[in-house]
Amino acid sequence: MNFYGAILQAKIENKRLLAVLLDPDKLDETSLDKIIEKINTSPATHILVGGSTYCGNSLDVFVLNLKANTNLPVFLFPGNYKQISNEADGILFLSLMSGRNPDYLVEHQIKAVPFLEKSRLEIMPTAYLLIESGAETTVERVSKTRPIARTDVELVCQTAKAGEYLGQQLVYLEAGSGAQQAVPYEMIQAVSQKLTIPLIVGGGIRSKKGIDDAFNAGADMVVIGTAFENDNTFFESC
Ligand code: 1GP
Repeated sequence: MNFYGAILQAKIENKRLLAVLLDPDKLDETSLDKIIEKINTSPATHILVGGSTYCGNSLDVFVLNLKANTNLPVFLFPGNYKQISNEADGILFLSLMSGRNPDYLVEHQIKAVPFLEKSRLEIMPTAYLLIESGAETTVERVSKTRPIARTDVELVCQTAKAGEYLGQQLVYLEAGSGAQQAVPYEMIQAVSQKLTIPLIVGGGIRSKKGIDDAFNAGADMVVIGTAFENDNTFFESC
């Protein structure tokens, strides 16, 4: 089965998928072995690799190291078209549909094609929606787009559904890495009820309760970045 097929199957079986986001920019390479070991013994089902600002040239080495030490699927979660490594299993091919900056709606995607054509990566088109979370986040600053208001559940639902109609395979509701406030429960609930495709939720989730809330609201996959970055024992309480 392909990786997206496995995500769909998990949705059908009501299995909760938990992804750890690793930003190569924020990780100390010398502690990577320990970090991978912690992930392998955690409830995590996937590893995402990427970040809004990463532009190093050692992504291949980073992903190879991960792949050598874990059996979990590794998906790229790129902040720009340069964050592509053929060593990963797949890529969330993001289009920032909450914003109106053509660079992040389609330009980076066009620039990525020469790299993707040469790769064996499984490409998963993903409608990426940035939701207001209390203060400006890095993704907001880098993408030069405004997030959708926390109260505008209708617009988020419509945008997510437009993504589905456009053929996106996943919808990702993003509060932003290290966000003050996670995506509201009611918003996750409303969007998940609209969609037939899987829903990913991330940004600002810092506790087991936060993870459970997102799942209970209807998220199919929850993403944890900062909480694990700050405390490698985070998943021991999950
Ligand atoms: C960011 O959704 C991810 O793109 C994870 O966010 O770092 O706040 O967990 P956090």
